[in-house]
Amino acid sequence: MKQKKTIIAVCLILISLAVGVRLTFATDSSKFTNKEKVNLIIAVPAGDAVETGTQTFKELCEAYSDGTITIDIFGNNLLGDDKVVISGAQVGDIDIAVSSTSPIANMYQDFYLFDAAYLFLNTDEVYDVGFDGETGRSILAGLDKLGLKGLSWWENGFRVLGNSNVAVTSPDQLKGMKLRTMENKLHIRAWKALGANPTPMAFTEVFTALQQRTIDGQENSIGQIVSNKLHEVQKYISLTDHIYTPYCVVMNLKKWNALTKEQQEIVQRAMEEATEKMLAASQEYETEAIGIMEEAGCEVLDLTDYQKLEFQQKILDAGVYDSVKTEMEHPEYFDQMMEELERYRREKE
Ligand code: TK8
Repeated sequence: MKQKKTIIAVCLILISLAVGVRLTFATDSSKFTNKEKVNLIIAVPAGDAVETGTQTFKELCEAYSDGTITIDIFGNNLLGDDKVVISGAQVGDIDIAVSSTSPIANMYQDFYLFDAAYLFLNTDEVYDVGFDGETGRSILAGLDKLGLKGLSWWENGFRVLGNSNVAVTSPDQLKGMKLRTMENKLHIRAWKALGANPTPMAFTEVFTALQQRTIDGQENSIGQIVSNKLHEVQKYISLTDHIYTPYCVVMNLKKWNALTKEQQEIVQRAMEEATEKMLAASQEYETEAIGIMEEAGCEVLDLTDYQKLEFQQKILDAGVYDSVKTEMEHPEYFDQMMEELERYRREKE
């Protein structure tokens, strides 16, 4: 008899819990009162981590808004390269765009900060200082001058050097190498200083140029190399980690301002959770991607700190680091970021 009472008591507790949870959830979702439907087009590059972030963002927007905020995803640079999708977001043809900072730094000069070689030493610094620090937040907020709402920072990653000619471990081996760079004056200066022959090109043309050998190599994050199968058309991957490129996630400002406060909170909350998922997925994918490159027959060269220093010194000697500040609209952001990084590194000691 006693056992029967216990079972009934447990069932009653479980039922009340279930009802309680359903009611809470119902209360949560019924809190969303705005029933006006909003459909947002989002344009993103290729990449497993980008897909994870974008899909998470879509699902959470739709869940949190009772399906009244829907997201149409255009992946794999389908709607164009970085400059194209950012311009599309500015005029409102695209609602949300994800772009590397370098190709659009000429439109928004404070993005040149991220073209300072070896600015960040690891992803902890990028996430805790570069993205979450005061300077990173100010740069994202400043995008409103382009008619864009800066929603978040995502990860493209630390850039490495790929080529088909030689197993590069020193800048001395770059002499005359035809290297695709992003359309960014500081990248061009840096690779000239390293002895290469830089060829600026939109990302969407890189695979064909490598395949047809009109260029000898390119430099990109490991995630972008593997997601776009660039490793299949080049032989050597040197892990230089020479620059960390972020993705900026931006929304057409007029569309953002047209959302109700509740809808803005939903978009912001969904983006924050999607960002966490995206960054974690990117870290995981990078490890897996190195194995994929090696299995495809690439020779992956893990450079020593000394070898990386050789690249950094040549770029420093060429004054490229100093020119970052002269290109920025707010050069004080460069000093601020350096101070934040030094403070962060001292705290980590
Ligand atoms: C993808 C680009 C790419 C970037 C480049 O749209 O152009 O090399 O690293 O990720 O943003």
